Amino acid sequence: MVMDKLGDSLQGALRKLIGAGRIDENIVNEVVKDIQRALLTSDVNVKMVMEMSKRIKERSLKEAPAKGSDPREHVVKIVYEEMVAIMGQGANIELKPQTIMMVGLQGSGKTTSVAKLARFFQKKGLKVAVIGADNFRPGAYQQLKTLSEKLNIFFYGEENEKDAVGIVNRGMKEIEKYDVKIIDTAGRHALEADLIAEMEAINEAAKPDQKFLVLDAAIGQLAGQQAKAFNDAVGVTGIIITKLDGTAKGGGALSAVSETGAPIAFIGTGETPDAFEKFDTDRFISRLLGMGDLQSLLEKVQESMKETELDVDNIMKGKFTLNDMYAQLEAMNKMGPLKQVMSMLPLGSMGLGGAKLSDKDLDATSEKMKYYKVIMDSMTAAERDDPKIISAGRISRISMGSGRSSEEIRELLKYHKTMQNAFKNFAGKGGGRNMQKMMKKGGMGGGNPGGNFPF
Ligand SMILES: Nc1nc2c(ncn2[C@@H]2O[C@H](COP(=O)(O)OP(=O)(O)OP(=O)(O)O)[C@@H](O)[C@H]2O)c(=O)[nH]1
Ligand SMILES: [Mg+2]
Repeated sequence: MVMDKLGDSLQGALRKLIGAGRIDENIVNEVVKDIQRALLTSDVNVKMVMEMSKRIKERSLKEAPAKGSDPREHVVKIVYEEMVAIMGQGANIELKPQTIMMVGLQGSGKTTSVAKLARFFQKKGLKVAVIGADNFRPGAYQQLKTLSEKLNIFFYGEENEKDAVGIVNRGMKEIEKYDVKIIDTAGRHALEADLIAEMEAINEAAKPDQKFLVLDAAIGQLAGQQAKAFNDAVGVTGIIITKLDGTAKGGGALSAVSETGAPIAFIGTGETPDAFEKFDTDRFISRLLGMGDLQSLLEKVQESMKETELDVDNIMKGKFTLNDMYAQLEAMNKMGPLKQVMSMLPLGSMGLGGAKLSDKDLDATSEKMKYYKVIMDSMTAAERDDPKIISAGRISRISMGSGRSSEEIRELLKYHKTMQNAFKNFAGKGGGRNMQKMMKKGGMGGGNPGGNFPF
């Protein structure tokens, strides 16, 4: 995917948020810090990042979640909205007859984008023709001619003709009958006087409905200045950001242009004619944040929390029965492999991870769960409540009753002991109060139906 590095970092931050037992200032600060780091790495302007962070923090802690909505979901929504806000709304592209003129600096991707744009409208059923008005760079004529022919797009050009405006005048007459007319123009190293003069002259001759500025995403934040300069010089109706597939600075380019007021119309995501898409901010951001995946993670967490009824007070006093362990394992298994869940949740970093559970200890697969359940069913209620009373003789009896080996029963008891010690350690380290807070119903804004932590 395009900008997957930024996407990965942002998704990591939001996963942390969803895994949090409750939403408080600490977790919001931590997640906002991760988001800041991700955006700055993607070249988003520092001031923009700071302002956005401030808004996310304020809104997360002040705004009450909508009735019945989970506070974690609420914060994810705030992050989403603020991300949409810094990218700005995409341009409105109409599927009707129109003339489009491309402008931009040398090598930004104008000619490639002319072909992509032609293909876009062609696929929507419109008749498209292009005019090659770049008489500046040798080879420009042939480049667009070849691209157009491959796509079955009508091409008008005059090889070796130096007068770009003349080409446009004659070309516009020639392609009069076509629905969508796209004019490719020459680029320059910089926005110089002769480039501005030429753009103005072609503008006058063709009277385009749209003037699309083509910018290379690799310039990052500088996209903002370029957009402003071109907009001031000739008026830009939409921006095409190209080469988003090849840079880590895409966030900078996308966010910087939003400040100029010229909306992003399309993005280029590769060299082929189909590596191009209409820029739709909502869709782009939800894909970047992996909203679908986050939603299913959130649902899993909510579900497991709802179904887990642990006696928190007793556990904190060191009483951790086999029933508690089973409920906890069941909850964890619903969320995926225990190890993975542990690393996702803040608890992992708060001390429980520090209790040195080995991979083997954590390897509570659903396979094991099945026979743990059978073994536990063969125990008495008193044994489940206090496994210490299970002697060697009782192990043999449970083994007979459950059809599982004594070894497997000892393994279950050892697993229980390890978990119990981990909880004791955690409570002893002063984590107890935090944990209790996390486990208590509540969270932000009161009415949180699923605020229990699965432990
Ligand atoms: N990876 C990738 N390459 C692109 C994209 N858009 C354009 N390119 C490449 O960028 C290079 C320059 O593209 P052109 O379309 O020729 O750029 P131009 O603005 O017309 O250049 P001049 O006419 O010289 O001003 C070519 O090698 C294209 O294949 C894109 O979205 N992704
Ligand atoms: Mg070109």
